[in-house]
Amino acid sequence: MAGSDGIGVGMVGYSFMGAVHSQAWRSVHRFFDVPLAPRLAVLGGRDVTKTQAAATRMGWESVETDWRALIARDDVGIVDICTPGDTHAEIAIAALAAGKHVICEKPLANTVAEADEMVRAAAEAATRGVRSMVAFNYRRVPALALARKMIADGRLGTIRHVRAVYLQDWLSDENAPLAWRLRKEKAGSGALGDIGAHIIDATQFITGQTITGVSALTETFVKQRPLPVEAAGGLTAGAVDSSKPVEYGEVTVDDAALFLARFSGGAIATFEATRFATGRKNAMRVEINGSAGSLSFDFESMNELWFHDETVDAAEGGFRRIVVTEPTHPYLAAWWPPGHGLGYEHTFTHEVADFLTDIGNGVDPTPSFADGAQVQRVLHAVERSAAESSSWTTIADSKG
Ligand code: SOE
Repeated sequence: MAGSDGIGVGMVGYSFMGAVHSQAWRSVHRFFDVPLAPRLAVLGGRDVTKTQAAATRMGWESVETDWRALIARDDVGIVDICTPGDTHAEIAIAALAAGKHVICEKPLANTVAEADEMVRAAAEAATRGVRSMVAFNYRRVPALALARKMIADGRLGTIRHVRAVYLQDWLSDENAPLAWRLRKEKAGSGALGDIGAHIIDATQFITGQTITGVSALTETFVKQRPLPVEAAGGLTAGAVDSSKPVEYGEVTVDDAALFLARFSGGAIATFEATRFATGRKNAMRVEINGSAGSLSFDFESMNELWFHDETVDAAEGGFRRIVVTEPTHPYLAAWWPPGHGLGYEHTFTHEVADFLTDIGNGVDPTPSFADGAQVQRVLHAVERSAAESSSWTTIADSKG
């Protein structure tokens, strides 16, 4: 279904994100009428045996163990960065300088300074027709794209409340090993940057507003964890060698982050991101209340959007379920008949479909690196607010 032109993709990293991105690159042109058909040209990873095994499993034509060599290849037109945050800036800036379009996993970087450098590199590259995008895939959940449209169409009136949580539980076991996502120098922050970044981006995307200020609280419940023998990705923390005495390392990021926020259009908001919500696996939930109605979404039922229309007679009010599987819903015309829902991986297919379309049409994709840097500023503000206890009032001091 794609146009006759192809483009080679070089992807760095092959863990959980690498696997879902691979699936997207493999299938996108078979479902979407994209102007460029991607070729899975080269997979990058440090360990040649593991990288080759991943390449064979996921359909990549070749491997490189040095990301600089991957970028330098003539058959690579797009560089896809699926590594931990500590390498995003260096790889992205080098790839953009080499004239390669870049899609980079979230959060964009580990610091605001790095994110700003990436924004500068992207702006300069755009003058040469080189495109970039940060991979906030939840924007491409059809129900959330529909929510944005309904809000833009005025169906909710004035937005007053934004309520967002992202709940996982893969670290609630205090003996779970010290995965890379628990080390500040690798990941930047903990639940905050890993999953809090998603709800920050998604709520700003849905409402069309930006966060203007925060008041935050973060916690690290388990301060030391067993060192893993082998790193692991995704929602597993890796393995511990039980034949030896257990060695422990410091957890240097937050386990949970909670914050209040104000949005540019006047809405007030609450956010919560945690990996300790036992029983919650990937509960990314958003509720928006406006003067004319409300919307509610839970990723664990991602094909549904709940809508309350405040403008109808109260006798017929209340939340009703919109099953977001109609061909008229965002992205759905490319997929299955109504009622035959989509899954997590489809959000990545939508993401690369939009990216390839924008490259082909010569327009700058969204979310841009500038959008990613704005989220980075919110993350930084949350960390700063949590570190400054000035606005914290202990009950013992609350007299009079
Ligand atoms: C781990 O918490 C993780 O894989 C995140 O890094 C992803 O962005 C999220 O989609 C699922 O959970």
